[in-house]
Amino acid sequence: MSERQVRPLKLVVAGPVGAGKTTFIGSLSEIPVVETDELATEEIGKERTTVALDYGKLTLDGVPIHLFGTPGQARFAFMWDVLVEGALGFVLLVAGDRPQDFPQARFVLEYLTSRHPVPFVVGVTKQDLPKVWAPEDVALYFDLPPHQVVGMNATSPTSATLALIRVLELVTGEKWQGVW
Ligand SMILES: Nc1nc2c(ncn2[C@@H]2O[C@H](COP(=O)(O)OP(=O)(O)OP(=O)(O)O)[C@@H](O)[C@H]2O)c(=O)[nH]1
Ligand SMILES: [Mg+2]
Repeated sequence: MSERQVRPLKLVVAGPVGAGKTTFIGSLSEIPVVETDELATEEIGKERTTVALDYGKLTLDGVPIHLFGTPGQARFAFMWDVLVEGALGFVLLVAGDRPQDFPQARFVLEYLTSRHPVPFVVGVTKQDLPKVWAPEDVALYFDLPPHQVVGMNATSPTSATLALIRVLELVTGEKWQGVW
């Protein structure tokens, strides 16, 4: 590892309902995730949903990383502003098997980048499932360079770490080893 300054990093994990934000943070965090999942009060295709935030923490290459997950529902958008304060970058997750959610993901992306222009990657979750959009195609949809869009399985710590490293490299401009 280089002579990197050990300064804690705050990152945000955003994206539509069911994209895998809470799952992603759970796969990465070294502490039990602080979750605020509650029973959904409207039909969102699943029983529970994040209503305020997720919080997880890990140390990668000796650097403490604080992860803040947002609620997916736009009615909680006020929390997106609260959580993105001071964040050095973010991961926008979108479920690769739910192209119907891509417009909502684009809305979240524009909401965040217009108010808080920091480096980000788009993570395309559920790559372990059949019939899933490939990251290259999602990059075309969002009009982003391919290296800014990464396919992943949010339930897999290894896969989640690779996606995290991608955003850390954009944030710091350095190579990260991660667990290898
Ligand atoms: N197979 C598979 N399942 C996933 C993946 N990512 C998330 N899931 C599942 O998808 C469901 C929704 O994931 P959550 O982590 O709750 O999604 P969320 O983005 O936090 O959703 P909200 O808080 O409601 O906005 C859960 O049942 C996860 O286990 C993935 O990459 N692969
Ligand atoms: Mg959640």
